[in-house]
Order: sequence, then structure tokens, then C-alpha cells
Amino acid sequence: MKSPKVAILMGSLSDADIMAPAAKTLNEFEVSHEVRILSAHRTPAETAAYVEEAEARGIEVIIAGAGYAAHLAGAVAAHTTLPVIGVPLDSSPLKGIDALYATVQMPGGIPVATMTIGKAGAKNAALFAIQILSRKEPELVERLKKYRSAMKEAILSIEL
Ligand code: RP5
Repeated sequence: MKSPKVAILMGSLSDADIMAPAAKTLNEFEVSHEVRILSAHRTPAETAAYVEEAEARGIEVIIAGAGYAAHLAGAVAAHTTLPVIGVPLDSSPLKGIDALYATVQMPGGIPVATMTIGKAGAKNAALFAIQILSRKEPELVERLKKYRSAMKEAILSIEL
């Protein structure tokens, strides 16, 4: 396995199903990645240590998904200048509205690129990471164009 370029972090094993489209999409684009369960609240020191070592290990983009008071993406962004993509997860009784606000409302100075709530957000986080990587990997630009073309054809071929 090539050294991972993208890290997919999530706050709990219970997030795995909602976050699954992120790894699936990176696999489709053959982008190397690793997945870790790390929590802003339950494993704060381990989360910081992982993030502080990530860039030296070759990680270029970090995706962080969490639900409830979702501080993971922000806590990750506090420890790195790598781009951090946050996915608010609909795992709580508030259906992700809580996680959306917690993830998107970063104070000025420490940005988190926040995606859609839930599985669509996990998929878009992977695509956004691929778009970032594609700036220096032209073959990813070609794969993104093919991906969009296939989406277009799938829609236009629908007969009702
Ligand atoms: C958050 O708390 C996690 O991201 C998860 O969405 C939520 C609940 O975690 P569990 O209590 O199911 O472990 O930190």
C-alpha cells in the first residue's frame, strides 16, 4: 500500500457507516488513504499527536467527520496547516444540525472546509480532497472529468 495522502478521521466507530462513502470514493479514484477513529473530546491528546505528525508522514489533506458537538475538524485544524475538510454527521437526535454548526462556525484564522451533512458530505469530502490533490496530479483531473461525464450520462439516459 502506497503511503497515505488523505487521512479520514471520525469521532467514533458509530460514525463508520455514514463516513463510508469517503473511503469508497477515494478507492474509486485510486487515492491512497488511511482511516482512524480519533475524538476531540475522548482522545484529545492522541488526536493532536496524530495531526502534528501527519504532514511529515506524507498526508496532504485531512477529512474529519463527527456528530453531536462536532469539534473534531476544528480541533484537527488547530494543530496543522494542512487543508481540513469537515463532515457534520447526522448521528444525534438533532440530525446533524448541531454538528453542522459546530463544524462550520470556525472563528476567523482557523478554517475548516465544511461539507454537506451526512453521507453526501462524506462523498463530497473525498471529491474535494481529490480536487486539492489534482492541482499537482494531472491524472486526477482526468479522472474527475470522467466522473462528472459519467454522472451526466447517467442522468441523461434515464427514460421515464
Ligand atoms: C461524536 O459523538 C462522534 O463523532 C459520534 O458521532 C457521536 C456519538 O459517539 P458514540 O457515543 O456513538 O461513540 O463524538
